[in-house]
Amino acid sequence: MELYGYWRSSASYRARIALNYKQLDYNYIPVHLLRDGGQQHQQAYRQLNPNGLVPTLVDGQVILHQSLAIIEYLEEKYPTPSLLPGAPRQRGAIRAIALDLASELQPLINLRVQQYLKQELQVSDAQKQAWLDHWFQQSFTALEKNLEEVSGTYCVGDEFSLADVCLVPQVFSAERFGIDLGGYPLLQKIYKGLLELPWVAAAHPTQQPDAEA
Ligand SMILES: N[C@@H](CCC(=O)N[C@@H](CS)C(=O)NCC(=O)O)C(=O)O
Repeated sequence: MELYGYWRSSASYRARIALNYKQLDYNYIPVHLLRDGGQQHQQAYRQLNPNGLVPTLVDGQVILHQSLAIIEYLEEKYPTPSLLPGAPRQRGAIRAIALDLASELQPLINLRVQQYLKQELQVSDAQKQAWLDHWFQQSFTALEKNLEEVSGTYCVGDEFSLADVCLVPQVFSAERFGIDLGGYPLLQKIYKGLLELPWVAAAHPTQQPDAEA
């Protein structure tokens, strides 16, 4: 399998954690989102992923974009260990957190959105930071409340799941963008624990071959 990704892309980070958790071998192919005007926009890559976003997974004849679709594909092909453990109620809670982070929050802070704000709408750096603060705080405030209800050692109960796969990269992004995490003690506690897991640690952006200082 080949995973096209970028070291500090949150969606690529999700796919790496899932691949590692399931102990699947893969070749990591870096796509530099800032170099050459963004390698994700180049023709060769767009043939794999017409959206011009990372990650893309290639598994033989199968070419997949969207990290959650990639992870569900892996889950169906390699069900053990499961990223959707437990009863329907638990799996529902897992999917809800995954979607809150991957489908509601991340698109608002994506590179192309930040570039549009800056280059087309000419917002100042302070306004761009206010945008990031606003969406992170809104999402994490709701998430902290949700975690009070459903978390245990991990986001949902005491089993590692897709919710954790989505949490780690989003908190990493928040730290990178200087978001104040002081109001989210539970989120921080779960995040710190997750970083210690070997399959999460190996997926960390700084551990990737395309990592930059
Ligand atoms: N929903 C997509 C999001 C993919 C995505 O937004 N990827 C970002 C990096 S995290 C990207 O490639 N951005 C490039 C750009 O904005 O030009 C997924 O989960 O795969």
